[in-house]
Amino acid sequence: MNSTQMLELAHYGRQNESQTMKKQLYLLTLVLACALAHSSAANVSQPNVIFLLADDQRFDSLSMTGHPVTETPHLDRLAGEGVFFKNAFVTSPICGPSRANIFTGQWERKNRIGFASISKNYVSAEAFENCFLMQLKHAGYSTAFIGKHHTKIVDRSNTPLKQNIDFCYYGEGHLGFHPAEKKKVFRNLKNKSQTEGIFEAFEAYLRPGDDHAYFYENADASIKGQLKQRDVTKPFCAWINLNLSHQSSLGGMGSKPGDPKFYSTRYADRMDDLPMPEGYPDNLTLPAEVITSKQQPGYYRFSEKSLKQAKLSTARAVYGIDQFVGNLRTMLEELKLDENTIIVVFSDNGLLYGEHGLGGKTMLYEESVHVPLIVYSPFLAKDKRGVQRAELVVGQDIPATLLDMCGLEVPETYQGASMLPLIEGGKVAWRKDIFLENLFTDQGYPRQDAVRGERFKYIRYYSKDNDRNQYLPDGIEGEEPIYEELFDTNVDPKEQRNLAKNPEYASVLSGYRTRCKELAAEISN
Ligand SMILES: [Ca+2]
Repeated sequence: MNSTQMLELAHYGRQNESQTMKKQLYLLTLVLACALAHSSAANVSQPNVIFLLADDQRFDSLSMTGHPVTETPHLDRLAGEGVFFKNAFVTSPICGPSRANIFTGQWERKNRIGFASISKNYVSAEAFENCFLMQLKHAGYSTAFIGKHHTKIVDRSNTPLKQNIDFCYYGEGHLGFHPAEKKKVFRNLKNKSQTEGIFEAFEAYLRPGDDHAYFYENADASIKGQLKQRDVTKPFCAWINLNLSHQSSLGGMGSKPGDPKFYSTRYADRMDDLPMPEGYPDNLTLPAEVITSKQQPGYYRFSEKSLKQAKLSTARAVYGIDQFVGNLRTMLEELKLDENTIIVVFSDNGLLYGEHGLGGKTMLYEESVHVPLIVYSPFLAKDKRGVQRAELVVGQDIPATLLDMCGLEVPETYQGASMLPLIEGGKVAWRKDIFLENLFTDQGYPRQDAVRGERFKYIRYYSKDNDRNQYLPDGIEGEEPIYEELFDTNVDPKEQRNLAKNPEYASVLSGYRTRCKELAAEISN
């Protein structure tokens, strides 16, 4: 083992001594800051946590990441006052598996949860007990889980989630733009549009007093027992899951009189400014044995007109998410919670909008795996704010980071690492590449795995001949990929020039083949 590997091992494993000392100092600062800011609320000495998870929201969906139409002043401000990770990835780019990876802190190859309808595998009792919500609950937190839920917890009814989380208000699968029309549990909401309804539910949990008594009184009988308002003597942790900007929630957008007007009017005059992929629709870059345009689900086979419309609706949805963040920060200020509440914003995956001749996610191209990640902490020194970090980080790092920021131990079952040293601006040994995978075999997409390095990306594709609707986390014994790609993401960020057959890159390719096998084995154990 060389020194770099040893450093990485130290980083991936338990914290070393200097990190522990730094953590103790951080905690001392944090406790002092809380005591000063909230001397009247003596019991609240730990930071509150809000984890906002968007759905299918791409990296380039924000103003700050270059979207030419969508305005995101509140998200941009949050990033400007916090830390923005510009190389954040999801390693299983599809809703259920990506969320399962956050619940477990593990890669899919390890937790084997997959897309539950195909794999039939659920988050285990141990993994749920170790998830950040439960770890914080055991540390005395009030906990909330709100919005979309897309992976099963222990059993078909998610029993431990309902029994343990103080405010458990969710719908399984897709919620639609108007959730009350799809799920009876949302019928107590006054706001019929999804993002605003989820905000209303969070406010009912967070804001003390009787203003939201109707919410609890009118709650569906099946969930009345799982809705406890925040105990103001405790710190809180809320995991808020939006089902936007997912395509399944765009239908009916802005069609009800109560929907905010921007959902039906904003950017209507900007259609020509919405970016279209180069060469679309004749821009498929993969051979037919890997995938064809026709093999994708119909709703991701965009015509030029439907693609523009989807992009317009997405821009409005992201604007709505931005409004959510603005309203959230105003509410925290009103409740005097702004100076001790950490806010993390992430997306469960991106989406292909016609790039590579494809739509949807599950592909391991950047549009699908690269997502925005904002970590805002009021405890961070002013000179550490507004920083953009370039390290390769993943969704599995978020639970470890949240626990570390709250001064709790990171469970040994986690494979992700705490990003706190990066957030604090330290120079730490960090991973140089990440393992990506798609094991979802429904909807015509191929199994793939990949290594994303700091410069190159290697993707290998497997045959669909024998895998339809089977869950094969180990692959078929002796299986070789049927196609490979190698991209230099520095000069070819849109992954258009496959270097796998270019003899000049033979040694790079060979190195990545080996590394992909190494990482697959390492992550499985
Ligand atoms: Ca998703």
